[in-house]
Amino acid sequence: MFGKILIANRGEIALRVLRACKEMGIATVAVHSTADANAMHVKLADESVCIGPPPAKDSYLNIPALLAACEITGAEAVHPGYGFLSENARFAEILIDHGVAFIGPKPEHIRVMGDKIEAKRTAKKLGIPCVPGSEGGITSDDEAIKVASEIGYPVLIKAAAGGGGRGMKVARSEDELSSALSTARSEARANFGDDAVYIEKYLGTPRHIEIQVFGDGKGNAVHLGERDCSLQRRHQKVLEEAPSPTITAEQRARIGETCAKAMRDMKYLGAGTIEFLYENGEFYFIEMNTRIQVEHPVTEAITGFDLIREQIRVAAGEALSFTQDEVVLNGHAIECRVNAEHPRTFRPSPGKIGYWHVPGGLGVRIDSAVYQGYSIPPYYDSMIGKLIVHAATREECLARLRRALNEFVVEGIETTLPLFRELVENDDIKRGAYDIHWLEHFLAEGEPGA
Ligand code: MV4
Repeated sequence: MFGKILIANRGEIALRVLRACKEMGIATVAVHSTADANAMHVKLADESVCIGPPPAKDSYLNIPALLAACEITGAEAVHPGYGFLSENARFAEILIDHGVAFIGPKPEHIRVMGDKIEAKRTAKKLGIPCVPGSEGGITSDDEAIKVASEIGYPVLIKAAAGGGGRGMKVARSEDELSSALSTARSEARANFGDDAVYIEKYLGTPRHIEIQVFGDGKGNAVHLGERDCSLQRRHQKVLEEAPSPTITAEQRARIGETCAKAMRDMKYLGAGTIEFLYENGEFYFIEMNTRIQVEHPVTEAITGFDLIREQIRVAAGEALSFTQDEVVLNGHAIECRVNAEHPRTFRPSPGKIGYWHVPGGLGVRIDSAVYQGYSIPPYYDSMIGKLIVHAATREECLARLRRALNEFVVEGIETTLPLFRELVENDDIKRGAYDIHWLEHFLAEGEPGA
């Protein structure tokens, strides 16, 4: 096992990794920008290294500075958290070349899944059901017309280098196809420096359901059920739950086993999330994330496993600490992402937290790195914490969430807590009757002119 791990991240995920390391008897190194000198992850780590000025490109994305920090401190491994360098295959390779382990998948798997055309080709070959569409990239209008007429309109044009919703264009008929294609292509070139695009059937009202997988890199892999992440705004997840209110145990076992088998076949290493759109009882692969995700705690709640600990174990060459038979889903969990933002406009609200009181009690978990008197810097993501509740049933979970939200007090900044207090009272949410567009519609209803 590693003796010392460097955590190449900040905020709640840096604390989450620190906590797992401490429980495993592993020494920790925090890195931070000059804006984060007072951050909690710096206070709680055994050692810390300043890696640059506030902009992420000069600090948390600064590979030479991170390598130097490994060298200076003698860290044997790096945990990248999520975001930042977590899905940068080059970073993983450079670390490995310098004798430092990367706590994440093999670089070739990060690279394959980073190219959405390659990811889909790989998923399909491994037997994962995909959205109907082009086999690979689209190189001409004629090819686009042919594919679109085969799968039927509307179609969606996506950037190979995109993902997370960036650079998508809908074409509702053949008239719209050529201009959608050229717009998608030029936006892809401008945003990602890669104009490769592909076509899919556009699904109108799906849910976003993702399967958590884990592999040991030697051909053993398991799935840990799904998370329903349909409640999103502008491609940002807002509330996630596990299990999904909509799928059956048989569907879960089937799609889960398909994913686990695919991961065994590719000898996948570490944590992964296979994202699907789910519509009319069918799963359609869209992307795979090769990192630990923000919403992993809902899976931890219903499985009882420490997913960060498992990431560290398999990165060190150890076996997963459980088998598929030992994965038993228990109860229901919901996570709310609490952002320092106006609850309706989502305008960021950085600044000093005057008062901070978090809920507690049975089945309530807070993952946060802020504290009373802390000043939220304006440079990074606005998520200031996650509230995760767990209970025996979905109904009890919602009751517990309502109770916890009412205990939560944050003063001095705006937060998205009032939105969650509304959501837990909403009948569609109570029934679990929502798709990927539900939240945007809900937010638009209260707007003037809506
Ligand atoms: C789609 C889709 C409909 N049909 N693909 C957006 C983010 C990226 N991960 C994939 N996305 C979508 N892909 C097909 N073929 C609709 C979306 C989509 C979406 C997906 C998940 C969660 C929220 C979303 C909001 C708008 C669009």
